[in-house]
Amino acid sequence: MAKKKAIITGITGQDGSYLSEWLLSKGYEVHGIIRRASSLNTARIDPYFDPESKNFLHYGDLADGIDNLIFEIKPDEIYNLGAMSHVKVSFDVPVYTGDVTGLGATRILDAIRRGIENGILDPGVKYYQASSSEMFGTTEPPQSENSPFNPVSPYGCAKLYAYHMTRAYRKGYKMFASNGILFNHESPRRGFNFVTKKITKTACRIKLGVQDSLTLGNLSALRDWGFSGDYVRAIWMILQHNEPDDFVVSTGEYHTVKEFAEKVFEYLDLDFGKYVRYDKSYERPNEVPALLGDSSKIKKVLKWKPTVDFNMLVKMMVDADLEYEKFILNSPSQAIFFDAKKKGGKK
Ligand code: NAP
Ligand code: G4F
Repeated sequence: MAKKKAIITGITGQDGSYLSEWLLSKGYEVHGIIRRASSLNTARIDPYFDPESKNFLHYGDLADGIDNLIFEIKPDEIYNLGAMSHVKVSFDVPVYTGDVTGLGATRILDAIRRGIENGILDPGVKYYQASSSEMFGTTEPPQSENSPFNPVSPYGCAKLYAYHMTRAYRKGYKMFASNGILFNHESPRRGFNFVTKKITKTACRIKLGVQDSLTLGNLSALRDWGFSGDYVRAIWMILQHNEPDDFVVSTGEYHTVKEFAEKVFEYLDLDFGKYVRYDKSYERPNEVPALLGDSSKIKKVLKWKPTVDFNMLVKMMVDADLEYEKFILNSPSQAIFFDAKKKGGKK
């Protein structure tokens, strides 16, 4: 039987790397869209795409559209994970966020529509949209598929537009187009400027004596944090379902940013109060106070459930960061780079 083909946008990101790993383990031919960058941006996927398989990575950008790649590859499944994904940054680049995170989805959906109509693509091609709990914004928790959306950030608004376009194309053109409404999910591969990773990495550096404090913004925000590895399994299951649909993916447990940080410092045997500082510059113009997902539907319909709880997630991230930071300290060539960074001041 021919291998199933998948295209992943955002393959260089946290979820893109876990999803690549998962799909390759299932025997898929995985194609990824990468952006040209002045420094290499493929570190998360290098273990899965060695130089021999470089022909499966293609330059592209959601602002430009990836129509030609879709028509050439003729995928069975398209996972649209690419996005300007940082909520606070979206207030700095609202138009760009709308273009990439919002319109980027429409560019793909419409390429699929044209591809099917012109006989280039199989009508059964499946599309996954990486929708976000940020779309709920100020809606009271818990939030489910039936809760109202009240986004308060340019990112949340762009994601909500993409969510509705996915549903509109599903209804209007009978396309297999599904939304996963994922609540926050983290891992050792999480980008540094998200709060969990910033806390675990900085706390490890404090433990090793190479940094003296951790500066954060709003400590009282509540988030439902899961593990990216569990969530990409849900993403794949959503596209294997016998019909297109929308599903909330979450753990059903929430904690404040402060609780996450306290847990990390406690695990490292450090005094939280001694090292953590507040800086208003990390606050957003609008805050999303509380996200707590009700994922009863995906548990019932697809039999998905998370395997990693809050304590396991904290431990997994701290263990990985401690190992990495020790490696940097003990590796002579990296140490030169590390010293230069230290002299360069704070991050
Ligand atoms: P991430 O680590 O920030 O990865 C984002 C990916 O999008 C990166 O590969 C990035 O490429 C790519 N990208 C950015 N701008 C692009 C553009 N103009 N054209 C093409 N690709 C572009 O995000 P993630 O945590 O893996 O999340 C995956 C998706 O799920 C995103 O759409 C995110 O908004 C959504 N989501 C995430 C969460 C979460 O908690 N993680 C929750 C709900 C929804 P570079 O590597 O070159 O920057
Ligand atoms: O880690 P965060 O930046 O995640 P946020 O804003 O919830 O967004 C993430 O989850 C969304 C799902 O709901 C995704 F769609 C999105 O792509 C992204 O993955 O911030 C979490 C909380 C916020 O309330 C923020 O105000 O932490 C608070 N916070 C406090 N100090 C901070 C900091 N956030 C960051 N990034 N950095 C801080 O220093």
